[in-house]
Amino acid sequence: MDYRHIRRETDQGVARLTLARPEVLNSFNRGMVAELREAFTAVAADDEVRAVLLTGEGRAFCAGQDLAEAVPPDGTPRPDIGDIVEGYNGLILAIRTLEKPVVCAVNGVAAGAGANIALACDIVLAADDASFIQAFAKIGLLPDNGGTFFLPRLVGMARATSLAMLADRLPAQRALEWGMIYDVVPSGVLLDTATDLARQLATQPTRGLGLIKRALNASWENDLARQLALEAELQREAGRTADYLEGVRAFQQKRKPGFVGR
Ligand code: LHQ
Repeated sequence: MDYRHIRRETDQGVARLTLARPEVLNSFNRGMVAELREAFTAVAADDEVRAVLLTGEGRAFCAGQDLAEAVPPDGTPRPDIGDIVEGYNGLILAIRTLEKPVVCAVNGVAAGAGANIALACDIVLAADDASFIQAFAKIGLLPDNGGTFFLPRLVGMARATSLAMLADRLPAQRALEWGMIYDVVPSGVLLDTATDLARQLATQPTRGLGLIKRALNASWENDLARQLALEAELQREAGRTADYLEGVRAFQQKRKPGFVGR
């Protein structure tokens, strides 16, 4: 597929997906949502890809929904807001069900849908000058893109409620202290750090990492007994991979493992 609003490059097992509408702070129009969904579907099917890196071009990660598309300033009819949100829903599910690690490099402000797409990723690194804004309440909306699901689970109900209702800017360092993201790095080294991390993940037992993600996804809904049963089932699956044998043999032979992702 030819992309207009994002870029997709694959190198050393990592698919880098870049939001590329910097003139509007990478805000999402429907074309960009569709392209990003397609890109996640494509990387799921591509055995060469063993990790994904999501980032934004320019000074922002993403300013959320393109508000000029949501409410056209020239008075042309507004698109159905439910249809817009359903487009995002497919994207969030594509990220959460992709059984490969997704690293997000938040290179600047992440607002509205942009903040919650970042939180849907597996490992979130942010630049020290980045920030997160649950901007929705400022325009009479509620957090979407899974915000009402991820936020209370990541930071607890008190902070989730305050972030959603006050729509304040949360600096990256505070997001780190609150357990919302994995790490903060100087902005000048963000992309290199995130690329190194994604490349490292791309050399790891990809099936096993995918099963970790499936188990963690399920843990949000399961009670302990069901989660234990799921762990046993998935461990059987992990135990059948070539990478399991390779990992144990490499340990026994005191050498570095060479994982093949199967
Ligand atoms: C933008 C945007 C933007 C268009 C900056 N759209 N142009 C779902 C369903 C349907 C409807 C609605 O939404 C949703 C989900 C959502 O995501 S709701 C939340 C939508 N996002 C926002 O409310 C954030 C709006 N943006 C901002 O508050 C600020 O731009 C932030 C705080 C992100 C950055 O502020 P600054 O660094 O001061 O930049 P800026 O405001 O000057 O923006 C730079 C340019 O980007 C500017 O264009 P211009 O032509 O004046 O240079 C903005 O108009 C444009 N831009 N966000 N979401």
